[in-house]
Amino acid sequence: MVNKAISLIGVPTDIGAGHRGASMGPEALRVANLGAKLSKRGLDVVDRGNLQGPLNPWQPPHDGYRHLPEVLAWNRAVHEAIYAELKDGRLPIMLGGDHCLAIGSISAVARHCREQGKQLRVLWLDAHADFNTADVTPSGNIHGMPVACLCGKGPQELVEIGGHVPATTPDVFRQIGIRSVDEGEKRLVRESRVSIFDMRHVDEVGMKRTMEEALSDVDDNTHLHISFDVDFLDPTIAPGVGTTVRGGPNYREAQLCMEMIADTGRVGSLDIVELNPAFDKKNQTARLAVDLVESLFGKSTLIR
Ligand code: HAR
Ligand code: MN
Ligand code: MN
Ligand code: MN
Repeated sequence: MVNKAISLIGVPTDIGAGHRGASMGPEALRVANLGAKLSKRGLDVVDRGNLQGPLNPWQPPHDGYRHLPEVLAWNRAVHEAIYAELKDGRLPIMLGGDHCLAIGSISAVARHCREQGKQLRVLWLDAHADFNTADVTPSGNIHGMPVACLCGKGPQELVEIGGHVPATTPDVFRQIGIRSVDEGEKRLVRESRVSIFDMRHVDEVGMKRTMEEALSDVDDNTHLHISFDVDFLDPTIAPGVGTTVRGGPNYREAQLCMEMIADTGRVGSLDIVELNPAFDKKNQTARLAVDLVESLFGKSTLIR
């Protein structure tokens, strides 16, 4: 059974992104009633408010990274907050914010799992592999780098954020929905052998078999962390992100993905990232994200 004690933690920043506006993501999720909808599902939800961090200085890259000191400051705050919630026996939901914040959240989850002797699995729902490094990044934007950082490839301060180096290894990741990977990044994901269920795979075998494969080694001792980048979704249903890539999961495919994760009963933590209200229409992407998160916590369309 999923932990019923939920903590919502707002992380209002766009420090790692190439567009401004993901900093408004936490409030858009609150306006879309995330807390109340989860409470209605019988969960005990507490909103911790927002973490604090530096403003976006909007600078060009320096040595291959944009805003590294600011990214570090935000991620330190995220790491401490998420680690404290897990230690307290609660299930943290990070309301992002751009995807660089997964460095802080997943390093904290990994630290917790090491201490508890749990098997960690990260389901990375995204259009992007987020495995760039300073040498290969086309942009310097650190939201394109969190998976590499978590696997020990990145600037020392970020790689060491949770003490243990590397925070995780490539084998804990299952990436789903991937359809935009840069050239140099492609070489890195192949070398590191991250398990990628790209959109070609979803097209060929369907979402059902994709999720069966991605979840195949989840057992009673598994902590599932879901890193839900909203650009995972097809832009026709989710325009409210800065980096849309066409050809993503449609509404039913996304629901089935969430429902099958819910069925494991092993969800232990969640990031909701890259929601950008500056690109959205009438908060529809935030409302869709909330609808899908309800499914992740057991709201099912199943009748039989
Ligand atoms: N791969 C590109 C880069 O590194 C774009 C990354 C966009 N990332 C996100 N998160 N939106 O997945 O610059
Ligand atoms: Mn991402
Ligand atoms: Mn993405
Ligand atoms: Mn549902």
